[in-house]
Amino acid sequence: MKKLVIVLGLGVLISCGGNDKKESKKTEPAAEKVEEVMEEVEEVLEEKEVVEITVAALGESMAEIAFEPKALSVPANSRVKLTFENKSSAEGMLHNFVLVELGSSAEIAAAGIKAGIDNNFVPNDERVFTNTTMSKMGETLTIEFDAPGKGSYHYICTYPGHTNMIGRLNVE
Ligand SMILES: [Cu+2]
Repeated sequence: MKKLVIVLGLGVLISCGGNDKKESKKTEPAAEKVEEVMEEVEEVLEEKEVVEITVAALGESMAEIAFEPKALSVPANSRVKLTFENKSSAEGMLHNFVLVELGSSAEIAAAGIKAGIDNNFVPNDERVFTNTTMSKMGETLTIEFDAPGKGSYHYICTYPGHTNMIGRLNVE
């Protein structure tokens, strides 16, 4: 009878130990995996080529307003640093830079008017890839974004009535 109790006791000890081992086996590789993934993410971020582009908004009247340049190219998988200069010297000439799906500019601009000035006239729309806030006369803004996939995109100003401010960004 005594023997049986001892054997049962050992059995409990062994199974407890077994459980502990299982748990530590589960958590350690998970933590290692997270670390590995984090390192990979950091590497990818570091490897990204940083490309600097400058876009100016020109024009003193509604007839003159335009982006300069009207076409730009950046490499695929690059990190883009945009310097956006509002070079208008007319008070109240507000401009933004909104990167959108090719051909969606009219719809985005119309939706932007509904979104209103509090949202920089930028609608919450999946066809908008990135945007600056509304810049004032003489103001320079900078933003950074990851270049979207290879292809062509439009950049537009969504200030009401500025529909002739349009340019094309090619991701090559
Ligand atoms: Cu504008």
